[in-house]
Amino acid sequence: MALDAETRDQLVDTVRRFVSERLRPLEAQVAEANAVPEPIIGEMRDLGLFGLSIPEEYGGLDLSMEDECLVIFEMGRTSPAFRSEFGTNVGIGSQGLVMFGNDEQKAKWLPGIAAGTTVTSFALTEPEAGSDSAAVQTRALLDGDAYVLNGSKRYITNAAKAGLFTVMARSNPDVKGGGGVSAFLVPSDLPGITVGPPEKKMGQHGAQIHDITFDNVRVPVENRLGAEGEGFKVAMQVLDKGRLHIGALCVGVAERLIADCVAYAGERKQFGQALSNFQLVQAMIADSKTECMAARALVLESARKRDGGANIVLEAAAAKYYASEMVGRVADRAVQIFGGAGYVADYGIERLYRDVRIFRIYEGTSQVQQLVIARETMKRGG
Ligand code: COS
Repeated sequence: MALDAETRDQLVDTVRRFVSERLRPLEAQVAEANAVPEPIIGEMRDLGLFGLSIPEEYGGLDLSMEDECLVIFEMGRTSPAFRSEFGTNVGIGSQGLVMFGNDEQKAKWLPGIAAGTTVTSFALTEPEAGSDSAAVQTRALLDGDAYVLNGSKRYITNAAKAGLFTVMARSNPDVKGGGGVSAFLVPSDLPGITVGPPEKKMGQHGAQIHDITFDNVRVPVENRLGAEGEGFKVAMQVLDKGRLHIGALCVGVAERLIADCVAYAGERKQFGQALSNFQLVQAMIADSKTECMAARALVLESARKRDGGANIVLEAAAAKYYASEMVGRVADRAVQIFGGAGYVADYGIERLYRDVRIFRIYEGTSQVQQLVIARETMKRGG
């Protein structure tokens, strides 16, 4: 649902203030502790951030994709670890249920997801199925009134906090590729589920990823999401939306970095003048700003198309591809403009430089996006 302009502006303004007043002062602490403080997560719940994309009848804000992107631009202006707390509930963890769930499934789970009392995770990736996500090996074999899950999932965001996993597993071992895969709603407290320790990562400290193993986990038949064999398409459509969301996040981080660069270049003096007077520094700021504006326009235009009901497979891939590569270049220039100060921890630039690296990898690598863009362009004839 699209909010009226006034309500939308109020929401964006509230998130902007929350980011600058509550989250930014905690960035270094969150990275150091590798955790977002519980009271802050409580404030996120109160703001409705866990339910941005959940229908109103289940307690969410039911934002249009365009409005969700406007909120996520603001969330990008701080460490991405904060967004990760509610990111799976808004995106890949919940959207399979929103798009493909039946009324009983939605009524059971969506209110907790919208409120943030139930965290969700999206369990697609496996040790042998990363970019080739149709190759999932986790089995879900029908046995009476339940599917029995066996296998493991890799690098699953928020797995240790999750109350509910959306799991893609092979329900028909005779069918290779995506057609043999179904999606399941799997409560995390079912017997036979083990969540591994958090991985040590390059960046986004405070956001956690874990492996999950399923050992003869009995998942009731009524927990299947969509039809048998539809799981790969569920995952792909969830990712289409997720890619727009990540594109918006990349734009937000880039806007933050550009603002930091402008502030620093205005203060820092060399050769008797502020760095901002030097045209070679200005060139870096100009390139970052231009590319960021282009990414913002691409993300918003693609979001509007999705809101209008169009097929946005190409647009989502293009937005995620361009925006994630763009923020990588912006972060690199930020380190260059800050010089030595960009390389030491005190200024936070090196932290964001590490944080943004994963944007080119998760929810589909740049190379997967290129593949999708090329295929779709050829399918559309140009
Ligand atoms: N929406 C709906 N259906 C889709 C779809 C989409 N976005 N993308 C693919 N499909 C359908 C296809 O239409 C095809 O259906 P039919 O069999 O009925 O023709 C089926 O799914 C298989 O599609 P395709 O042949 O394109 O599958 P591939 O195995 O070639 O995989 C890529 C395509 C590589 C694009 C896909 O595996 C992918 O996106 N990988 C990256 C996964 C990812 O992002 N992982 C991150 C994990 S979450 S952090």
